[in-house]
Amino acid sequence: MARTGSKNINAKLVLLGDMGTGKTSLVLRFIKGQFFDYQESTIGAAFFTQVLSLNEATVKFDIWDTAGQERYHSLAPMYYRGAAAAVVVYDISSIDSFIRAKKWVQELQRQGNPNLVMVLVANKADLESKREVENEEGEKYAQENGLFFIETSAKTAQNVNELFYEIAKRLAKASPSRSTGMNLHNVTQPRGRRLFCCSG
Ligand SMILES: Nc1nc2c(ncn2[C@@H]2O[C@H](COP(=O)(O)OP(=O)(O)OP(=O)(O)O)[C@@H](O)[C@H]2O)c(=O)[nH]1
Ligand SMILES: [Mg+2]
Repeated sequence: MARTGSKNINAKLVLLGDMGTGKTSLVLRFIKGQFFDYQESTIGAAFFTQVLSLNEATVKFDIWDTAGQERYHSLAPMYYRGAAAAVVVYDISSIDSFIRAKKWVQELQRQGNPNLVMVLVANKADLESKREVENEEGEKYAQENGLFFIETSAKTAQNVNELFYEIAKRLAKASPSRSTGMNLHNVTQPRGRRLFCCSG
């Protein structure tokens, strides 16, 4: 039951990033507490929902986990359009994935939603021995671009809940007080675990 003064927020969240960086793994760790060494590559996009209760608000996330493979790039705007939060993921053991992450940040900035809560996630923090991107590099880039930065591991669960709680907190802070049923979606999206096409 909603407490006096608490808010109900419905927020669209999109995950973007190179293939294999661990977007699906982060979502499955967060929602189901599971991790798979051989996670299948996402086709098109996958949809999940999860509710997080904070003291100040209840946040229902509608999560679009996009496919990182380049051939799906053109679908991405459909998923980030109207999003309240965007999570851009790279893999600390791949400098290429960090370069790709910066491209995603630029694309999101060009789309120009000034209220978008944007997070840069350095995933696979457990692969310290294979690290190609220093923590400071990610942190510096995030700071320069006004992003929240966090290092995670979907494998060990390091910082995964923290990532989503931090987003929820920021959304709660940004949304007007005493609103109930506040909807942070701007666009109605079709439902379904996988979307292959998007015409019409
Ligand atoms: N060591 C380690 N492996 C991880 C971690 N997160 C994901 N992986 C592995 O990395 C591979 C890719 O993970 P996915 O979650 O499928 O990556 P994705 O970003 O969803 O990839 P696409 O769907 O192709 O865009 C899988 O084999 C995972 O087991 C992590 O934090 N640490
Ligand atoms: Mg995936």
